[in-house]
Amino acid sequence: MTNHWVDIKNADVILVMGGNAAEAHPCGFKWVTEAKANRKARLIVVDPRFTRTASVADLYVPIRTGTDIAFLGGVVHYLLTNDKIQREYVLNYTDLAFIVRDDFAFDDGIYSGYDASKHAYPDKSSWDYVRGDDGFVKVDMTLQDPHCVYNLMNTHFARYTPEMVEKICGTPKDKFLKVCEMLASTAAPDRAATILYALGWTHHSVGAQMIRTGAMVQLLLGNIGIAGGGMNALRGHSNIQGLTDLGLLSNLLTGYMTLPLQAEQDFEAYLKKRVLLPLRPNQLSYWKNYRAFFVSLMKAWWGDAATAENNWGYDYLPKLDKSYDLMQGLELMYHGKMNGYLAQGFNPLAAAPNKAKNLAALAKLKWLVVMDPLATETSEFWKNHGEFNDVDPSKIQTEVFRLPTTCFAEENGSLVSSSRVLQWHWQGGTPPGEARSDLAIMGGLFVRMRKLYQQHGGKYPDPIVNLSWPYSNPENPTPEELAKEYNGRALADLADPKDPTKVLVKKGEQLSGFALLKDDGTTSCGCWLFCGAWTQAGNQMARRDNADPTGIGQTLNWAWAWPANRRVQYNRASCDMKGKPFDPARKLIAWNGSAWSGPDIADFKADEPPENGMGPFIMLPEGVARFFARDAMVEGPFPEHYEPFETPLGYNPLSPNNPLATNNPAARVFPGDRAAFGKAAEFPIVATTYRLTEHFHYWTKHVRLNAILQPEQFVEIGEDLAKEVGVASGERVKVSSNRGHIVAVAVVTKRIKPLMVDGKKIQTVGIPLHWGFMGLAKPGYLTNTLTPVVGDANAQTPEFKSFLVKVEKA
Ligand SMILES: Nc1nc2c(c(=O)[nH]1)N[C@H]1C(S)=C(S)[C@@H](COP(=O)(O)OP(=O)(O)OC[C@H]3O[C@@H](n4cnc5c(=O)[nH]c(N)nc54)[C@H](O)[C@@H]3O)O[C@H]1N2
Ligand SMILES: Nc1nc2c(c(=O)[nH]1)N[C@H]1C(S)=C(S)[C@@H](COP(=O)(O)OP(=O)(O)OC[C@H]3O[C@@H](n4cnc5c(=O)[nH]c(N)nc54)[C@H](O)[C@@H]3O)O[C@H]1N2
Ligand SMILES: [Mo]
Repeated sequence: MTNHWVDIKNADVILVMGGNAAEAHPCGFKWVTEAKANRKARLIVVDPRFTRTASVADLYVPIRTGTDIAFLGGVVHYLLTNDKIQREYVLNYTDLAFIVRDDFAFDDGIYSGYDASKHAYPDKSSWDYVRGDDGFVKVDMTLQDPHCVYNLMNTHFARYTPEMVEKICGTPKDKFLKVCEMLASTAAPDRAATILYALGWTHHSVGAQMIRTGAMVQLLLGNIGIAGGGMNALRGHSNIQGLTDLGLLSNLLTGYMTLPLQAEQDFEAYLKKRVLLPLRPNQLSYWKNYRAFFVSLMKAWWGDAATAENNWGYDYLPKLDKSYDLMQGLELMYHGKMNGYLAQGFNPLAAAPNKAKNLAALAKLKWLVVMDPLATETSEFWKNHGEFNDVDPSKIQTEVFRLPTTCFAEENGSLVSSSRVLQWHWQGGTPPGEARSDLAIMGGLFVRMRKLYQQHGGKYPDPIVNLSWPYSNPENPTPEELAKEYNGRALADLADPKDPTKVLVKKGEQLSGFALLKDDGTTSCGCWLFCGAWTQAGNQMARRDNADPTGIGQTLNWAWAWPANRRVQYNRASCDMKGKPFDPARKLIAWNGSAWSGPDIADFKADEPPENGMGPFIMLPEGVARFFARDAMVEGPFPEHYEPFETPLGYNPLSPNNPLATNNPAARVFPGDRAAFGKAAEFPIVATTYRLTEHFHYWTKHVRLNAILQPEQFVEIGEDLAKEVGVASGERVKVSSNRGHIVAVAVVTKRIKPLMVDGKKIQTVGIPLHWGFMGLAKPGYLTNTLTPVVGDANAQTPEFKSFLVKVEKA
């Protein structure tokens, strides 16, 4: 979230789109209720299904799955053509006036630089701004230049008319325009809208661009950086925010630094691409500190072994030949190119798309280790479970090890919420039986592996034998030790930059913030974003003072938020050019003549006077937010609607005659998976999958109470489709895709209705994801028997939310 849970209470308009917060985030949803009760906020829900969130909305608007870019692009078009933009904000705090290169082009759904044989844009050089002789980007503050971002945007989105929105999304034009009007009301400096989204946006082959389009709407309205505004990703598992913060994606280091690619053997070249220098005069470009963050991380990982000679341990890091995301891993396994797999707190057989493929993949492993408190579908994949998992164990060679773990409630530790708040928690129970904590298991594995490398050498033992492992019990590091390590400490006395004769931080002391990090090996820090969480003053995450002096929901002494305990990101943008809050009633910070201060921590240089013209988006080299994503996205600098890979139409209404632009032209599809896509002629019904309040994934079906609440797998079918299929509520249906079938109870409902899309009636069914063949609930099919293997082109998140099936009475 750019903002935070409590801040939702400050919104005037709340758009829940691509999520179902009332059911998937019921506790946080209370802040929506507060905004409605206390500010008369209006709630808009845009969802293919009438959800429990929709049931309390002021306006519910249906949409066809996978078409949100068309919808939001339509909103962008509306705001631009009706001049419903917050001028001062947009002109000064975004790249609207920046001038783009002449050779940048867009034609019939495809941008310049495309190579159809590679399904990619190998040459993105035209997606860039024009530089002046001074090296800085040229701008035209009058917005007259035909190649400024504003005019390119006008042209790009001119096609996204309300009629086109209706044609693609199936959303009635009058309802769409009502959404536009309600959002447009927040272009005023004293009104705010927030956007709450989750998987309804991320689970698409164009997911990242859906989110970008939402962010563009918010920027035009001046709604980023202000209280009650923002782009708010409601995250999944309680610590999934912490997972990405700590770099547990295969291409990340901690704090959103990135692993080098194979082509980046040279340390300085790696840094040059990441130490981004300002593109405009007087900008900060905070990533200029990348070297200090990076060297401090290497010192945390390799201690004394990280030296200038081995590029501070850069030489130890693996260099990526490709992304090693979930689907890539399963693809390698499927082709027998991966021998072993360690599933820690993860149930990939249940959670990943195309179960048949994944079952075959797991069966090709030599060994599988599952670290989990429960016996999961993944750990039991090799057993026959009748129709739900029809395998012959004698044909499966995989050796499976189950290591029972504890659960978070059985240990101390920190969790990062969607609000970016790191909260410490304390052990609440003792683990049963032989369960061990994840730390004890990982610690034990590491110590044994290191011993083997020490004894036998091997091809390149250095990164493992030299790893810093300074824990009091190496077999079982404590959460406290790890938390202090990710915060960071001084490895030598650190001098005061203002008076070099004075020592600011003594050797060995915990650091108070990332501004202290050094690139010369004198600081160590496991995650620069978390620096400040455990200082000399102690564990900041354990703080529990909920005082909120101004009543705006800024409880700075409750736990600790990254970065720097700031609660609303980009909050400099809540003030005008002179540093005065656009809306004094919703003040977060203000310039007081000598410093920035207020109920939040300024997202800015603390003593930088506003008249110097530094932009509020200090993490970007532009200093301002960007509508034109330069080379950041793989499929183009502006979002464009592309159909889901399994499209009920078979063409893209925006480029009906260009098959290259039907689906995301830059998405990665493995050849076998391309062949596994189904066509609308055989599979005419759109399906989407989702979760229920009563269950947590594949986990709570092991709990008796949850199993009683929602005992059996079902499929939601609209009344109209039920009539066509000839099925009544409570009867069973067979739902098939090109990859397999499931059989479940039909729930016939008014909550899903057919939509008219380009003259065609499109039916949608909804399939909850929770059942499987383990646990106490009635055994069922894994929903992911049906889903296709293709991911978002940027993030590789599977397209779980839009695929094709046929529905028959069972
Ligand atoms: N009770 C409970 N809570 C949970 C979880 C759980 O399993 N159980 N899981 C947690 C996790 S890990 C996550 S990631 C979050 C997920 O939170 P959400 O994303 O809110 O959960 P979902 O139910 O998957 O899907 C959200 C909604 O997206 C809609 N949708 C589908 N396709 C589209 C589309 O193309 N456009 C739009 N606008 N909407 C679409 C669906 O109809 C559904 O109502 O929930 C978390 N909270
Ligand atoms: N079709 C379809 N598929 C989906 C989705 C969808 O919407 N539709 N949603 C996707 C999403 S967003 C997600 S997040 C995934 C979820 O997929 P998973 O994360 O695989 O699902 P969970 O059941 O939450 O599995 C977590 C496991 O962690 C175990 N666990 C709990 N605490 C601990 C612990 O402290 N240590 C260890 N080692 N284990 C622990 C639990 O027992 C459980 O088995 O599913 C994805 N799959
Ligand atoms: Mo999730």
